[in-house]
Amino acid sequence: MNTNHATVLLRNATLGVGLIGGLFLGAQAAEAKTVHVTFTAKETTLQIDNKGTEYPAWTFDGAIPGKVVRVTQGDTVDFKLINPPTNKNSHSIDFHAAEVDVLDEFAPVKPGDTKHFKFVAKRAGVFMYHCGAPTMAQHIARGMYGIIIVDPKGGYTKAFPKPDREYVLIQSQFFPNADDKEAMIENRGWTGSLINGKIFHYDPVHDPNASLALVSKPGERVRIYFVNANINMPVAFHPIAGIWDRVYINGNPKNTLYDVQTYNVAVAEADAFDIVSPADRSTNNAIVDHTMSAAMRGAITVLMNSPDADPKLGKGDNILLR
Ligand SMILES: [Cu+2]
Repeated sequence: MNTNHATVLLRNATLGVGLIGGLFLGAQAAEAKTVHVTFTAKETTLQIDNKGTEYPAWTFDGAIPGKVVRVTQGDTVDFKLINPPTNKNSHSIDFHAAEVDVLDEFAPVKPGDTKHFKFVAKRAGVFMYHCGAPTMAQHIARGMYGIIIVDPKGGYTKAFPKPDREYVLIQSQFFPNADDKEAMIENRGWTGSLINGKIFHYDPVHDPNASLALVSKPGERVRIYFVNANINMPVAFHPIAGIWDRVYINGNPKNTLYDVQTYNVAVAEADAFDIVSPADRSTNNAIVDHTMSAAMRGAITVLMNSPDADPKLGKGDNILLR
């Protein structure tokens, strides 16, 4: 029996149960669902470091990065982009998890207009999304990007163990002159590395104003969903005082590497990284872009592994710390 036949039989069986008594809702949970997602483009002012330096950002929903979109492989994303009439620029959406028409679904949306389309998230993994309106480098550099996680329809397995905690980290280059598109394209004058929208966001070691860090308990498996939203620079992703237990290229368990010190993440690539700290002691890791020009500009994130780790962090809606 091939997979399609099995799927049809499973659907019929589920339908039959539903018709008979509306029981066994659990059996229907594996069915693909439709997830409604709405983004509103907001041209606004945001703080790009822990001491409150303001920057004229362009955003999805008023934050860098935009919100985490999470679906299961096979789900339909019913998406709406609102560009309010108060904005000065056209904006767009480019979901790397979508296989559609760049000239249709991803076309620029003028201020006052709305774009609505659907796509099926057919492939498991982690994917970047971003605004692709011209000049794209500027729209990304000013903050219009985020992550969509497409969990495998097969769920967790031995090859893809359930993590104890999950965190999203999205790195991007900060260009202080928000209007200098040429500098962004030619990689001139960038002064900061933003991690989830802020320089040294989770690094109280290098920045006394930093109040957040990633946490776990000793021995826990921590899965990091990492997006390289830089304009021009790859990222040498490395956990200081640790080793990546597994790297899932593009976040897909079909593409797993083991025991990796540093993994090179291309521009616009997203991957998932597992780290498991020693179980018998408290430790700290510094998760860095080992490219020194980026690390010293802000691309360092502290992961504290201790028994008193906040049980709420790295779980549910707390995977992208703001
Ligand atoms: Cu835009």
